[in-house]
Amino acid sequence: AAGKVAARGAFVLFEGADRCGKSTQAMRLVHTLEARGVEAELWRYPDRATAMGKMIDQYLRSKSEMEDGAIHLLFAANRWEKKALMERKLASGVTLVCDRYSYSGCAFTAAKGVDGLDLEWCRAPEVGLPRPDALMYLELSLEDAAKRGGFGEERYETTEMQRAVKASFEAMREDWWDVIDANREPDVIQDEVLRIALSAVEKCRAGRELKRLWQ
Ligand code: 2DT
Ligand code: MG
Repeated sequence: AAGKVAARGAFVLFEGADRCGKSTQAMRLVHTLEARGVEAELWRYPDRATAMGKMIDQYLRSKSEMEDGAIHLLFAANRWEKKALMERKLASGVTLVCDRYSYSGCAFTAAKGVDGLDLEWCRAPEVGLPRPDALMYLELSLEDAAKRGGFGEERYETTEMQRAVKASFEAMREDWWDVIDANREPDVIQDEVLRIALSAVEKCRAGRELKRLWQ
């Protein structure tokens, strides 16, 4: 009816170190939600399609070099440039299933161990961005990660870096995160993921307000 405000969609985020199964679970979740009549879209950061995203892509593929502080701010800016669209989508009732976000941003930069670029510094440019309604942290043991085949060619895809990233995520972990044991079969994980996502969708439909980082 005229004047009726649509129930908002949920912002559902997957985080974790490389090869934990985030992308697979995010993709499957979008399909499952859609099959159940929940309008959903798959988002991922970095969004390599924008002008800033192209610079990030060059950096990740070692086609360019950048100061650690500068690339961190670029990753954050890549979220800010999509903030308005993200808010519009959520407000119009679309559930956004996102593969990585500010938490990866902070975990990866802090993992570099650069003097001055600690977690507190890393968080600053992310403050004010939409906060996810659910954050599923896929936790994979380093042993199981090693069994999942070789790393790719991109920057950060080394055992040493992944170990440090895992430690940063542990240091950032908050009570409201859903920590998911990723050392299991994808189908089993999928069931748990769906339960958590549907609960977030339900809460948002019921009027849960969108928070901001790092409220
Ligand atoms: P993918 O392999 O998922 O495409 O990620 N990263 C990501 C950062 O360093 N900062 C960020 O803000 C984000 C979102 C994680 C590419 C790599 O980029 C890292 C892995
Ligand atoms: Mg990768």
